[in-house]
Amino acid sequence: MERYFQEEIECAPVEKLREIQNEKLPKQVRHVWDNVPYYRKKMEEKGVTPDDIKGIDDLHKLPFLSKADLKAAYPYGLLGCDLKECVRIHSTSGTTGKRVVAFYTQGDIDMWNECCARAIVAAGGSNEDVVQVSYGYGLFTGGAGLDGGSHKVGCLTIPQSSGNTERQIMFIMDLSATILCCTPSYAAYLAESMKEMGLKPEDIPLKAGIFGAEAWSEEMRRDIEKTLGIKAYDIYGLTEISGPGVSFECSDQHGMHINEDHFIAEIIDPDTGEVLPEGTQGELVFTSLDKKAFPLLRYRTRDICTLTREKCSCGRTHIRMAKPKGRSDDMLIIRGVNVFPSQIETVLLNNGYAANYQIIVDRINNTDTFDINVEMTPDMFTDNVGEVQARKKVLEDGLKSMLGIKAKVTLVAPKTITRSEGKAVRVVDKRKI
Ligand code: DLL
Repeated sequence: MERYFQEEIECAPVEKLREIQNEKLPKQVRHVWDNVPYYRKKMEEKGVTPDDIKGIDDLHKLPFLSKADLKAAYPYGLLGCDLKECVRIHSTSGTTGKRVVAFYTQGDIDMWNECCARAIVAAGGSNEDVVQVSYGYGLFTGGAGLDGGSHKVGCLTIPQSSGNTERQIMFIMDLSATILCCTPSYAAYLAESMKEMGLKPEDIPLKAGIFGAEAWSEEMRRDIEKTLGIKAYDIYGLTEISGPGVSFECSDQHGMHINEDHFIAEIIDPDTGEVLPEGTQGELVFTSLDKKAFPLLRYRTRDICTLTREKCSCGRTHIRMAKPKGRSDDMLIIRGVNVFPSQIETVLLNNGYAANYQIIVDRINNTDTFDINVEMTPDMFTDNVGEVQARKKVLEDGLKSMLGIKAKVTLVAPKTITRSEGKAVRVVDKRKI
């Protein structure tokens, strides 16, 4: 039977959810107008005042915020309350320039932890569970978010953080951990390591995994589920909006329910900013309704996905988002064709490979080169050149039909591609250098 952390709100009728949003949005806009001069100026430039925002039908009148705004306002420019009310910061893993720094009041943290608690209960968690949190602790939101959620549910929490694979496995086995929380790429690595140690799915006490923070395919889900003998649930979130738990999967596993009592989701056309109808693919935009310290309105995530309000078998009424295909800025444009790493992963997993690969793109004589190093599994590994050539051809053909362009595949020996303990780094784009 489906269980909920806060049934009344998670299964509230859609009209009730609208009512909540209609009540919260004008208040939140007023809070931002009064406390965040940076956003107030953007509203003034657009000729909008808090009086124009009477409910969610007026949301489209508000200006967007983007990563560029976060950079321009760094570090305190989007703070929505006195620093003395803030109790913590978290930060993104930003690869270039300044990181995003997000602030939290104690109330903001409580709300966020509740969102993660909903995710844990949706994955079958209760106070009888032992939850191993193997997301990184520290500035990254993964560790703190799931840890907080696990405490709210009353689970026994193992704050492992990432890394030290041997110790991870030892604790899972010795303490009979039942729920594992980490990135899907790290889950795949743990699964691979446990298999190598001779552990069979039935020897492993885990029953569920809560995996997110990066794009992963259905094929990868099935692989991890099979090796660990668990049900693997997706979880989504971003530092700017709180962290993990902005949305989460239920037993139905068809999209992630967005915690709509706290966040409003929209899908827009990334080029024009136009709001798109339900079911259309576009860029996900979030408005946070309750956060006081870092109250972002209409924040453009750059994540590409679709939304659906179709009835869900789990009983939850909150709108669902499809697995993001990856960030719009993860998308590679190779020889003019859009390529998402997740498409490549699908082809690899469908052909019996694990998701251990690296994409290398370069530009030579004005033409893009597109190379993919793919690790063979131990069972495939052979030095029979003919066999390797045949395998390579099958993959290249599969990729060509998925992507529409040709990639050069190099099959490499097992364990030669560096494993990730957090978010995997799959792409080396030399063209930018
Ligand atoms: O990754 C928060 C998180 C931690 C989510 C643990 C889930 C679990 P950031 O480091 O700010 O926050 O990165 C946010 O990661 O905009 C997406 O592009 C990507 N992302 C997060 N979850 C998923 C997911 C955390 N389930 C960015 N599927 C987001 C695909 C995801 N992409």
